[in-house]
Amino acid sequence: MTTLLVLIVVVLLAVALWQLTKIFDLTQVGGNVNNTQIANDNDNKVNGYLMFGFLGFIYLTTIYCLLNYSKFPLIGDSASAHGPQIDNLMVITLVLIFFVQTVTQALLHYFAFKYRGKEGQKALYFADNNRLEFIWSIIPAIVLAGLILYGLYAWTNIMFVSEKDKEDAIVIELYAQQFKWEARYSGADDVLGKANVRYIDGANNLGVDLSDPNAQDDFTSSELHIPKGKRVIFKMRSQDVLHSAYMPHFRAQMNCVPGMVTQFSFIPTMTTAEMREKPAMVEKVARINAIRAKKSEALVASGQPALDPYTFDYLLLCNKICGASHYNMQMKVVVDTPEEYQAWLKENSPKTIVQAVKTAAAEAKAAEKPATSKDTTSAKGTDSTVVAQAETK
Ligand SMILES: [Cu+2]
Repeated sequence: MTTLLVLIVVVLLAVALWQLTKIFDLTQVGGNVNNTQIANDNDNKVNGYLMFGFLGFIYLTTIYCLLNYSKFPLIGDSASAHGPQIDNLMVITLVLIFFVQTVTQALLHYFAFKYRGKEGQKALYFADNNRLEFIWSIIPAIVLAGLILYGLYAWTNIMFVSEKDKEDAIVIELYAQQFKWEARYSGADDVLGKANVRYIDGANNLGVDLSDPNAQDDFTSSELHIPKGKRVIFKMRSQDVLHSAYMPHFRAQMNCVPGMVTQFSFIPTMTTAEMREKPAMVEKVARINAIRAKKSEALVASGQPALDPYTFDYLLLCNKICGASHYNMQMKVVVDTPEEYQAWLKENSPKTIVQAVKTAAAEAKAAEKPATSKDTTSAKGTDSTVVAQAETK
């Protein structure tokens, strides 16, 4: 708010100053003041030097911002097998753009100065210059083609999963809805049961086809657990609008589109515990906690509870503006060691969707019973049919 006010004041001051100079100009009637509207050599020279001034300004601003607001490397350690490929592409693109921008800006401003207007000097007119046009077309074409080809190569490399890799991969569904994520594990059979938005009913909130044999051992989790060193294939679905599953630490992103299943796959290479121990991460967490501690002081002083200290966790975020709470659509991702993952599976896999639907139906029945103990016909509602459907293997 204060920044906005300061900005408004600065703009108003500039306007006032401009008006003042205009009034000053108007009062200078007669005398030997040059009132002509045509720029003379002196005006052009001033503008030419101002060009250099502006060039210096953008270079200095760039250097200042790089030194003060950036932490190199700009992107932290990646935690997936394909991560370095993406990072490489990013760094090459960044360096190339930075180099071209620095050189072209210098040339642009230098030529604006060199060919500034001079009295009696006429611009040379020529219709075309084949050699020049060839050079400025072929160089960008080669560079861009190189970048695009390298990008395509990296993309197919990352997206292509061979049949052999598919066989011993873990299949997990990421289900997106406004505004949360849910993960569905395929259970012991490693095959996700069929699902459709039409089957969504009560405890079956992902719309799993309970009559599908493959769905019998499927279970859901509000925390995504994956083991280090094993390929995970994510199948994405969305219930309502376009979402995008974004896992920045794994350099992974894929749109979640209503009505279709999209896919992304990667191999995690660093457990959550290992990532927490990386020097860059330790430093980052310390920095965040220093800010939190400062904020907490102010909060405690005003009688509010202090902020919790931050600990690092991988996150699955939504990267498509999907509505009001989009900013908060996230799920914790935990990369376990294979042993930890097996222990987690053992604990969570019995909580299947089929079981949850059965329990919910039983609970609903129990709740209805005391009130309508005489009327047994209406108590056997739709819930029992769902259970019957669930039991058909
Ligand atoms: Cu979203």
